[in-house]
Amino acid sequence: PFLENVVTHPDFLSGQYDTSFIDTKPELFIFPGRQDRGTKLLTYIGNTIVNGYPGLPKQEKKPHFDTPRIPRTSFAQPYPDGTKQILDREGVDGLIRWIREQNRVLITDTTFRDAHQSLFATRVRTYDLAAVAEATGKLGAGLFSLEMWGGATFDTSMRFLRESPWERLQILRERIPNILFQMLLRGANAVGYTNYPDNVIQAFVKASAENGIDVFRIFDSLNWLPGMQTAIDAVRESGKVAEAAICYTGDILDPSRTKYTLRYYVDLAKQLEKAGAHILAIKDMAGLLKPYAAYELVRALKQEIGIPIHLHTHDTSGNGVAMLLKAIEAGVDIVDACVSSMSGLTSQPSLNALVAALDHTERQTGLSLEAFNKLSDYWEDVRPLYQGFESGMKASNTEVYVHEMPGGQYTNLEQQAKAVGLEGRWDEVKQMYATVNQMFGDIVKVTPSSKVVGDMALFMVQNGLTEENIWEKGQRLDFPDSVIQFFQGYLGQPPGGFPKKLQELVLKGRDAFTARPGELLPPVDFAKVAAELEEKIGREPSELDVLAYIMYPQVFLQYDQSVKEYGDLSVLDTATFFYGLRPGEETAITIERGKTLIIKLVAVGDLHPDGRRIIYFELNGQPREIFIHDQS
Ligand code: 3PY
Ligand code: ZN
Repeated sequence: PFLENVVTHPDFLSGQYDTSFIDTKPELFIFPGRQDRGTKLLTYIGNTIVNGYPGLPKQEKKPHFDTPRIPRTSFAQPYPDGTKQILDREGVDGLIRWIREQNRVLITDTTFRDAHQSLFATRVRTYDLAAVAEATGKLGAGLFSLEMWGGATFDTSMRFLRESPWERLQILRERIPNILFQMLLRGANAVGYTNYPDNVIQAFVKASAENGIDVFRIFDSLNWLPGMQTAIDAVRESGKVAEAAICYTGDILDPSRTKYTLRYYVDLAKQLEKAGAHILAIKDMAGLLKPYAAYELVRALKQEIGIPIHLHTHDTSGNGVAMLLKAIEAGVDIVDACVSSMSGLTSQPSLNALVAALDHTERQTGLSLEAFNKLSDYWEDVRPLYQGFESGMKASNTEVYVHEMPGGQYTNLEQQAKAVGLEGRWDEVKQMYATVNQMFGDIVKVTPSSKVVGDMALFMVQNGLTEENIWEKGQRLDFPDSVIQFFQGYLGQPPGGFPKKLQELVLKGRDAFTARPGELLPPVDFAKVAAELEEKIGREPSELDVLAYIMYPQVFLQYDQSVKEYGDLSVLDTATFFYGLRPGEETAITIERGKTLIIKLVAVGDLHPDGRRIIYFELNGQPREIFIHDQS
């Protein structure tokens, strides 16, 4: 390539060169086309050193991080059999029978998904999950399941972490062969923010099941049953566990809140049982279910339905463990919690605290506190790596009973607010979120309906609009796309329907429909999409690529481009991924089994007049120089 660069250079072609031609033209050394993996990684690291990681403030100096303490488990010690073996051996019916026979309360550990979705905007990388996977499988063998996929992880892993969600699932499955894997599926929205055609939901469920998911928690963001049926059927078809959710909002003990009553939830639960749910989930996505309300709700459900009940909550108010204990007293079968160093605030209640609270009681968990304390030590060390994505929340806060924002949305919306210039106005956004909910007719708020409420709140705060302004000049306002689609019916129908006046203001004559969007959307022609994608990425896509592309076209293409430019970035340790290296620092990167690159940053060169810097590295002891554009 060097020679080619020389002979095609305009100065060379015109004969206007002298002996300084080569050493004054660094561009001759930039070779297009394939680069080796080492160069690609050096380019990523160099770029991070010079320009920082998007979304994190650029640091003068890379912060210091301790090496996380991975709990030691012996390679020779086999994985104890767990719930995965029960499902594989006895099928779904056998598993459900087994759940019924347990006196102890069963526990789902959400550390690998909802905990970090809620604490730091879903940024935990496969690297840090994989490092503790074997220990989790061995120390956590008594868990009911690990919630480790779905929700926002699918999107963020490609969008921000530049890694494949499918590979994450495969890697963890290989390293945790004994505990059921659980994912969060947004009904007809799969892992996206909009309804998809039925055949996309079916293909997505099938692929997820084949790649390792056992339990699918299915919900609809408006508690609209038709939005869940296709997913429930697809999960049953694939021989896996269909856990259908009632999303909890409001307060069943407050007589002034008449929309979401105990009766409402019990009726919905009965419909879900009839629709084919193997397990009922109570999905308390914002942490609004209070302890005594939980007791009433679980007690009523235990009387009225026959399937096991699985309770999910967020500890935002600080009432989390108390609430779980009341639900356990009322007979709930399974509850969600996460390791203590990742618990509390907008995340789940502490698994360790719950284990301790129940020890020596009738419903003790059978889990070892010592084991989970070791796992907690690991996450305590990992957490500072992600500090830049944490919210400013320092303690539990009962204002959640006012704004009702889901735990999984809190840090994400805060990041979104910053991105549109509303830094420092977070309190106003939260207040507006509550106002918008009432304007929308008091809806269930969970992805994606919660995103619509969030978009509308940001829109109003950004444009200085009050509720009165909307009623007065709504005719002349261009509402966000997500709000328009919501009022058209693309996310389904809320209980009680849409508020008519606002619907008219938003739609401005556009059509609204009450049919199931999945029925209206034409089925996707997978072969056609695969051909279109092949054209765009210049290689034959896998079935999993096609599904990711259908769900997130732009995000997938960007991810694919990143792989072309930088290679597989999931091999980098997280400190290097977010902060690069400091001069003199060395890191060992295993790019495949038995193949390690030793990368050392020697120095960062001065700024060239053309806006570039030379970054001086050593790669396996050999000097390497990389040119990086300084964007500052
Ligand atoms: C998600 O859909 O990502 C959620 O966590 C909803 O609670
Ligand atoms: Zn949640």
